[in-house]
Amino acid sequence: MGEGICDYTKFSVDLRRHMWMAGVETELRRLIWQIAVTGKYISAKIHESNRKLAGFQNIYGEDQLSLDRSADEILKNQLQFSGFVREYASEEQAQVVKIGTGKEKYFITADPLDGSSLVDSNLSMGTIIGIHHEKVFGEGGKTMVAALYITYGPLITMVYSAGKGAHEFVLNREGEYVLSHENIRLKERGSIYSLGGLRRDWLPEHLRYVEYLEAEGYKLRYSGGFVPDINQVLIKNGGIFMYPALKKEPKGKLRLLFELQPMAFIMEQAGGCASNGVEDILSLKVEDLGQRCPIYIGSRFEVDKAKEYLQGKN
Ligand code: AFP
Repeated sequence: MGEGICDYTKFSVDLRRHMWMAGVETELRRLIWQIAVTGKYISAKIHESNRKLAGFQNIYGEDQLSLDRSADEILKNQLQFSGFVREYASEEQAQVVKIGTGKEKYFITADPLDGSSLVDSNLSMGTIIGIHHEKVFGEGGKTMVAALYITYGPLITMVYSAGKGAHEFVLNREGEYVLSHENIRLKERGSIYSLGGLRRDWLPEHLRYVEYLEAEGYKLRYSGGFVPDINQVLIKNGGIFMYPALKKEPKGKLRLLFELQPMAFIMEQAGGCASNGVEDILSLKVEDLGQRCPIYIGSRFEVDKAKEYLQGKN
């Protein structure tokens, strides 16, 4: 188990015990636990999904699968009465929703079910959560105090960080999240790459970087689900995930607030890094809910090498 917070060989450690031992403050511990529990309800929805389009469109004009809406409702309702959340922002909501009295400590960002278009091919999907203490807009990701993601795959796993390392838990048959990877650490350099967008739409400098990785023998691992693709880089302890700027979409596809900031927080806690090709993701100011951003995230060697190519230094 490596240098853990304490010797877990004597007993299995569930999520609440781990956070308590890691010194996570009480309200944040309870909030992370409540969100992790919500993953069970979302998973149940996935299993009963009838793949019917909800007939709604989200604010980006994308058809919302009924699953997206269900996952969003489950999360929002669960957090509404938590006593810890004053505001909730989600990819499925047109604006920030006030769900508390205004005095609660935390602002939650959510991508309730990322990769929902993969449900019909039975591929893994995920929930991405960012937990902010103070205000979010006009600030970089430094306002985040914790982040977590839940992967709905052959197993349901949850990775969280509250600023004291990144740790993975597996949901067991008893419905308990049990520690599986403590203090996940990325190697300086990995051996897999995961990349989005069409080759014909890539910018020349991005294409040159991909050709470098291919010449170096990196293995392509891409499912089309941001959460499982990022999770693979994390759990395999190295590599890089990229969704670049495209010729017609200079900001790429993925959303800074809901997808990139939480994953950047976790990846940095695991010794990795995340950049838009020039600046750190967590240093970028969030101006609006829909803000998109190119992403290069994973081991330091690969991200730094990407920046060299993108800045014409190679
Ligand atoms: P959906 O939520 O519509 O399935 O999109 C998933 C996603 O936002 C993200 O999870 C993937 O990394 C990315 O899109 C895949 O995009 P491409 O289909 O363009 O590769």
